[in-house]
Amino acid sequence: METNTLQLKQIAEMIDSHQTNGTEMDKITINHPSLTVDEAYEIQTLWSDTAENRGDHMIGWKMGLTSKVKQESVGVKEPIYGRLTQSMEVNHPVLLLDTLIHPRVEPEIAFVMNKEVKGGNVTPKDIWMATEMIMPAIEVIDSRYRNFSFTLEDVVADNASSSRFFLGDQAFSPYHTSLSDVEVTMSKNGEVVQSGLGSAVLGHPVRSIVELTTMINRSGLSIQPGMVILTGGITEAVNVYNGDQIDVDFGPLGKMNIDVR
Ligand code: 0L1
Ligand code: MG
Repeated sequence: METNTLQLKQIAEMIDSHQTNGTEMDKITINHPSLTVDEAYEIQTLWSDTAENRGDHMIGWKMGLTSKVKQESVGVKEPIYGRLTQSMEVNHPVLLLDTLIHPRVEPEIAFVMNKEVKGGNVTPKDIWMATEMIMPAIEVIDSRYRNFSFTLEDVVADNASSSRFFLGDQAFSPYHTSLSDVEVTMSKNGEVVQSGLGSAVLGHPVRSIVELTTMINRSGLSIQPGMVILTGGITEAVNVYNGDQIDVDFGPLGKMNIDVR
């Protein structure tokens, strides 16, 4: 049975309250087993209206499930997208755990756009023409579902597990380096825990933005100038706990570190 608009809005508000308070919830699909992916994206849109109404403006997009390993773990063949809002961006290198549930961190490449990108047939060239700069980034994902366990519909409704993100201090020209060849190493408390190449992100991070543009175009949406795009995890995400220190070496794109408290 189809879930009606009022129900979708109620679900969006319920998810919003779990995101804001940092509390776990049951999977949406337990009570709504026939929820479709399109309805889940509709919940995400309604959630975004709720955030906007309290002044938490949308500043970008994120792509998730961009690596084969992650897609296999959820049993899908397509990436997903989520929305980034002002309150998710952390401007000092400290991750506070007080309103988080079971956060995980992953290194990503962020693009910052300077033109609108729109349509169902964009190419990497269109993306480069609209890119102001690229930046190293660390995304914090924090599924609101118990044990980080969900179906595709659940995770889309929960804004692709979006929680916080950090951008590096140094921005780079999009032509500075080949992003598919960037080698990234993530250490936790001084020990290397993950490493990977930019090519883990759909072959090349620019492909992630091509895919994002195509996916949001189906809902009549586009990437706006000034928006930040997190292109997807270069390595597996790592659990973090109070007292942890995370250091990420992005090779030619410099280093980032965060303290977890
Ligand atoms: O950013 C991501 O790739 C996460 C997407 C959602 C799946 C997860 O929470 O692991
Ligand atoms: Mg991510």
